[in-house]
Amino acid sequence: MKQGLVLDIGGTKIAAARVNHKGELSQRQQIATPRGDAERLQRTLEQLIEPHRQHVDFVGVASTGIVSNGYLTALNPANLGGLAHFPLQACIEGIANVPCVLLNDGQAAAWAEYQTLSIAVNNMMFVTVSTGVGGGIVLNNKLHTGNQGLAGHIGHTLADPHGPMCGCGRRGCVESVASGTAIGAATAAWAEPVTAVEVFRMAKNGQRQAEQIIDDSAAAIAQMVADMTMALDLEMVVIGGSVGLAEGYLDRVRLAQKTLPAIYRAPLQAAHYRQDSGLSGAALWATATL
Ligand code: ADP
Ligand code: BMX
Ligand code: ZN
Repeated sequence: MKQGLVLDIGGTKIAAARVNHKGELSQRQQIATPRGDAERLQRTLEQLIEPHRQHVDFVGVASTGIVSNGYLTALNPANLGGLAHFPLQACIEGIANVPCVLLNDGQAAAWAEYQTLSIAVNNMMFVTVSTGVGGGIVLNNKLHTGNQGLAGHIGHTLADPHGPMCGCGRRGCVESVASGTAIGAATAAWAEPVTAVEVFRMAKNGQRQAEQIIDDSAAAIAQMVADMTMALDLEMVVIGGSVGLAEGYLDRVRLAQKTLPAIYRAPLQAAHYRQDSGLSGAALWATATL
């Protein structure tokens, strides 16, 4: 394998980078994810891929959504402005004219982060707190993708049976309480509703209501990590995504863990690759698959 192009398609942004045979990323770019329209998504992908077309042998993709049989199927279509189903592999192969390998974004990030752990770990989980809440699980040193590509969709485990309705159709999912979208939505009744970025800025300035919204998110993540730790005997949990990596967030999750008995508190650390876990995982997965 020579040069590759890797993409990380999230609900808010699409990142692209070139990857060389050593797995090093370069020429990183980022663009807003178009909302709700398959044609606009295709045009955005064309825009990102076109400059690299003549120079790469493969495209590796980490994408939000259930990734199966070459399709992206949204579990929570609201995260993509209502877009529910998209022929991602055929679209990209049509543009790039080279083989394309797809993986869910949380799964890709888990696989990349797993390789960087400094201690010997067999079972780990990656969690992205971003537009949604996603994840990936490594069990016995292997990425667990599941036969339907569903494995690791920990954002759709239950946080609160009386919580907000989740875009997947179930009430009270972790994603409906903890995601960046949920953090913004929790301000809907304010005189001037704000985004998650602003909620974090306000919390930093000691605004109590903003801190409470972030603490509710962090508590839901701590409880979900506890449940997954009991289910899978997790030895490490890595946190990423723009909310997960935001200043102070990990400390709030650790504080929420302290309310639980010690056995439920898996060690937590921030993503080594920061915003590039998905891109790095897409590169690793594509080179191992092709
Ligand atoms: P994607 O879901 O496309 O991978 P991100 O990881 O950037 O993208 O997550 C987007 C979510 O994170 C949005 O809800 C946005 O408001 C929130 N967000 C972005 N930057 C920050 C930040 N610096 N602090 C807190 N929240 C952020
Ligand atoms: C949602 C779901 C997951 C994804 C997770 C994080 C959709 C479109 N996505 O739970 O597949 O892994 O969000 O995705 O249903 P992100 O967009 O926040 O990066
Ligand atoms: Zn859900």
